[in-house]
Parts: sequence; structure tokens; C-alpha cells
Amino acid sequence: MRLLKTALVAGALAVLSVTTIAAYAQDTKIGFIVKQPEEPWFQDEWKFADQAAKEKGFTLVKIGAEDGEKLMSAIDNLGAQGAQGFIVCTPDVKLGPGIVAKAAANNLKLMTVDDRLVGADGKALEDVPHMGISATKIGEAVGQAIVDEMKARGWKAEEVGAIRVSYDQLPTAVDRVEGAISVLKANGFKAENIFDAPQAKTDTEAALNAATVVLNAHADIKKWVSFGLNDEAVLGAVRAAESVGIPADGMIGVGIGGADSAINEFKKPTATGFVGTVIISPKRHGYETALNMYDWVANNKEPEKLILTSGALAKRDDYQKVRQGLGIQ
Ligand code: FCA
Repeated sequence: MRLLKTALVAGALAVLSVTTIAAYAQDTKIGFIVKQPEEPWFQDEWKFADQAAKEKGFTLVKIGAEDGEKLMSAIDNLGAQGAQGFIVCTPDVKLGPGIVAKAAANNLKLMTVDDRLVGADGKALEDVPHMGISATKIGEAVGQAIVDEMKARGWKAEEVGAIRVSYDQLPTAVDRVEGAISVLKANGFKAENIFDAPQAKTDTEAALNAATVVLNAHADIKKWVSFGLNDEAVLGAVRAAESVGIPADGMIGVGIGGADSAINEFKKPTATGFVGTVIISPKRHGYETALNMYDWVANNKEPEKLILTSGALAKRDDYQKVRQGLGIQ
């Protein structure tokens, strides 16, 4: 009888602990805030974060925050709903210390993705776990792809203009374009043939406006290359070239991203000046960050402080294969 009783109690305890874990997982709520929710890259990040939520049984709260005000109220909102942590790609990295303080005030764990927070001194806030891309390396891959295509077309560096679509307030953007420039220069490109096109926002429209100014100021140049922090930036330069009458074979644009913005371009029946993109992984940036945050909240396992992911060049004819290889099909 006594034995039976012990067994029953043990059984009940086991059931109890299983239900407790299940209830806890259900109660886990994680925010995923992005600066540009309409951009396909961020849509993909959310899609893969959702996959992690489904697998682990936590609630994912997706919020778009295009400016600092929206971001701060989003964090308060997550706190009020009883979330335990969030991942953010901020609209402005200089909000770093404010974001850290807001997260702490709401008792929320904080991780960043894509764009790393900086302090008042402009240095990265290294205590906040971050997943970003290997910006310089990926920029170099862009530069190499441009140089290879120039060779294939028989272009000489001195007859070509380069549009550096820039967003210099964001360190990862600077690293990306400077990576590309270092390869162009190593292959004979002169600094005076590289023109800065500062965009007001990291989208195609802003890039188009910025690139148009450069093209109009240098109407004598007929062969162009372009690069920027993402596919949208380069698509802006490519559209600008088209609008001033430069044909597809007079432009070599190579982007970074590989989400729908690039894919839709590759799917067009005729090739445009958007020659390629270095595909980065929204799966790692969405699924893995969400999983790492879940592990932090539910299992007290602290994420690595810095993870940098790589990219792979893709063009019109092989992008499907490259995406499959990255597990993002
Ligand atoms: C930045 C860019 C995005 C994407 C991401 C990895 O946030 O704005 O387009 O390239 O880095």
C-alpha cells in the first residue's frame, strides 16, 4: 500500500512537472522588432522566427518600429504584455543606451540583430548579444563580383564610374561599402571615379534619388557599377541608371540580401543592370536569434555575445541553387 502511494505521488509529481514546463513554454513571450517591416529581408527574418516559436511553443510578438518613438513604446508594450525578452533591429543604432535602459526598466532580456547598438562614443555596445553579417567580407565579395563582371564585359577601370550608395550613420553599412571599394581599388579603380550617393533611408526610393544626382552630375560617364548596404540600395541605383537612359549592359550592380527584392529582379524576362547579390541568411538571423532568446529566457542559457554570419554570391542563373544550399528555400 505504502509503495503504491509513493508510486502514485511520484507519478503525480512527474505529470505536474511536465505540465509546469509546458505551461512555462506557453507563457514565454518574445518580441521581434524590426526597423523596416515592409522590406522582404525583415519579412523573412520574421518568417523564420515564427518557425522557432512554433517548434518551441512560445509566443512571438512581431512589431515594426520605423523610428525611435515607435521603438520605445514597442518595448514598453512588450513589458506590459508580460514578455520576457526581445530581439531588435533598431531604426537608429545611436539609440543604443536608451534601448538598453528601456529593456532593463521593463525587465526584458535584449538581443540585437543586423544592426549593432552603439554608445555615446560611437563604439559598439559589446554587452548586448548580437548577430550581424560579416560586413567587410561580404562587401569584398560584392567588389569581387563587380570586378569579375567588368572583366567579362571587357571594361577598363578608368572608363567606369562607381556609385557608392551610402548610409554612413550605420557602421555595418560603412563596412559593407568599404569592403567593396577595397577590392575595386585593388583592381585599378581610382578614388576619383567613386561617387558617394548618400541615401536618406535604407530603401530603394531613397537610393534612386541619391544615385540620380550622381548620374546627372557625371553624364559623360557611360559605364557604371554600383553597390550599397543591401539589395534595395543597389536596385535604386539600377533604376536611376535606367531612368537616365543607361542600358542594362552599361550598369553592373551587385546587392546584399537575396530576399524577394533581388529574386523578383532575377525573375524578370530580360536581364537588368542588377547582376547579382550576396545572399545572406534570414534563417540564421530569424530562426537562430529567436531560438537563442528562448534558450536564454526558458533555460537561462546566455547567448553568445557576437555571431557574424557569412554570405554567398548568386546571380540570375544560379540563385535558386544558392538559396537551397543555405537552407532558405
Ligand atoms: C541592415 C540592412 C538590411 C539587411 C540587414 C542584414 O539592417 O538595412 O537591409 O541588409 O542589415
